[in-house]
Amino acid sequence: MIAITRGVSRNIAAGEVTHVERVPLDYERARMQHEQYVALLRELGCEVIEMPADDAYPDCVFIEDTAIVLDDVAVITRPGAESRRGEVDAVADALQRLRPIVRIEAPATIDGGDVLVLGDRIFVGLSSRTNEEALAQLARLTGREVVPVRTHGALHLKTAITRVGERTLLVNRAWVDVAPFDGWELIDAHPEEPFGANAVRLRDAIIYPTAFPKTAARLEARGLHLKRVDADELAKVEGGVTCCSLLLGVH
Ligand code: CIR
Repeated sequence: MIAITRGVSRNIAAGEVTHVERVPLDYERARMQHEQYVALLRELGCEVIEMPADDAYPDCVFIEDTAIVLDDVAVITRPGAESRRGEVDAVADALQRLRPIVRIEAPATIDGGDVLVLGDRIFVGLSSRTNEEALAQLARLTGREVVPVRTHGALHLKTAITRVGERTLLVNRAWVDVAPFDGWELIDAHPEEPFGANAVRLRDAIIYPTAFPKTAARLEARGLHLKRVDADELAKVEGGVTCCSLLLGVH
């Protein structure tokens, strides 16, 4: 298992915000939380490749959005937010040592946060960042079945639904149409914790934010093993735990 991460930009406070109010953000605190996240990836058995931040890109820590990495290919995205388009080149340089590289081209836009790979199928959220043209390109570039999913009110598909078990997904149904996930067992995030549906599954552990104790209790009641991280500073610019890494060899 390899995880690629990217440092926190000194300008992270200027990161994009879409569905949350802009609030003051403490760079040092964000950096410390990110460090703890990276340490946890290592503790869980990942070899971590840490890319440096590029201060020209406030959102660069959210590296998940720049690529979709499968076992046989890495697809470099064309992020939906114009301010983030330039993040991809450095990531492509790092990935080309690990996978053959292909690229999403204009007019398509897609953020990796909208992409949930479940076995041979790729579920893609049609959000404000990701368009239909990207789905067509992704299917052509990967040879996989690409399933469109309607989201509403969430920044990305994975803000609203992520995998937490072999056949289990964690979901906030207010933000995503669950019909495409027929056959999967669903655990609902607690209604008081709408941002609680974003989790990282690594082998038999789940990286999960400390900010959502009621949803955490639901997951633990189902026998899931949680590893908690403080991620509230990164969440101020709409980052969740999946956003902060590209994972290779875990699907
Ligand atoms: C953005 O709006 O693009 C960043 N401020 C947050 C990106 C979070 N990424 C993700 O959920 N995959």
